[in-house]
Amino acid sequence: MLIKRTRGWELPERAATPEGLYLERRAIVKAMGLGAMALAAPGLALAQDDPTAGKYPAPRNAKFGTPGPMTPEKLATTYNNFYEFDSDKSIWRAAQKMPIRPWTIKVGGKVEKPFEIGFDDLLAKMPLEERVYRHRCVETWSMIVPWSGFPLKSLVEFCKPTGNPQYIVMKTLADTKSMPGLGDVIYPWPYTEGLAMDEATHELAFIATGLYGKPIPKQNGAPLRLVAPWKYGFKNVKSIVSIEFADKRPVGLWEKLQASEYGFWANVNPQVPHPRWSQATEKPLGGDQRIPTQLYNGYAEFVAGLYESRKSEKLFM
Ligand SMILES: Nc1nc2c(c(=O)[nH]1)N[C@H]1C(S)=C(S)[C@@H](COP(=O)(O)O)O[C@H]1N2
Ligand SMILES: [Mo]
Repeated sequence: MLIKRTRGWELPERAATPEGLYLERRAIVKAMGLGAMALAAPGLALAQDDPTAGKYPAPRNAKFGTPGPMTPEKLATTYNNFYEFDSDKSIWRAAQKMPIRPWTIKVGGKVEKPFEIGFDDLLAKMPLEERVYRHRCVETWSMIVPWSGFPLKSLVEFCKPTGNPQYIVMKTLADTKSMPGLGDVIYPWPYTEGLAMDEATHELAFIATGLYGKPIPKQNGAPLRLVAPWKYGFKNVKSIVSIEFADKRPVGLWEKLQASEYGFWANVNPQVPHPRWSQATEKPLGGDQRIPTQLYNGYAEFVAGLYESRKSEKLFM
């Protein structure tokens, strides 16, 4: 049967939530307690069962600014890319089947001593904060959302890498019971992504464990996912179960599938088109208009220096 499906960005949702409104609503929701929080957005019905729920909202770190009007929470949590569930955007309901407790993260490769740690134990050791970041998908939709979590640098230090590894490699859970998309064997599961170590320890690189002042919803990559806002969204590996330190550059899922379209660096650049479409503009979720895309997704002042010595590399694809 042929069904006309409405995409998230076609929804007649009005432009973005002004920040004031979001903050006000957040204060009200907090005052009302967890029961109200569960009603605040779809996919969050289980928030009160989350043992870390009391840690949110975390204090805001405004160092990286408030880059523009916030995307409505409902859109950011119902329009998702998470191919382990399906290749369409409406996986939020299916993702609720993913078990996120217990959740163990394996740390290995070039570290003093390989180890495993439970997510709740890890979170208790990390400095939680909130950051409002832009997100730019290579497909040209974008959003601005408040992540909570901790600097990836804190996690790197906790892992105690040794012997000067060049890369960090992170992998997503691959649970065939709850993730029907894994049956599509075209994709080289598990979802894998990596960063160079100087990128991983850069102050902008973030591990998100929360979103909109609550534990991060499963569809957005619970219980922890990478956020590297100056890169295309596909670098931001979700639901991480494995962290390794290596000398060999990792080949991510998309690069393995189509190296000519998805490279390792994948930094946002409006002047470098994807082989099949322009990257000059983007469509904010919930908006009606396209807006210009910015070099490094607006974070050039922070990250351009990382690439000064790498000009000979394919930095933007
Ligand atoms: N494991 C996993 N991580 C993933 C993806 C995915 O399909 N699987 N999609 C990526 C892409 S293309 C984008 S744009 C972002 C989307 O994150 P969001 O759904 O929280 O907006 O997740 C990234 N991380
Ligand atoms: Mo994406």
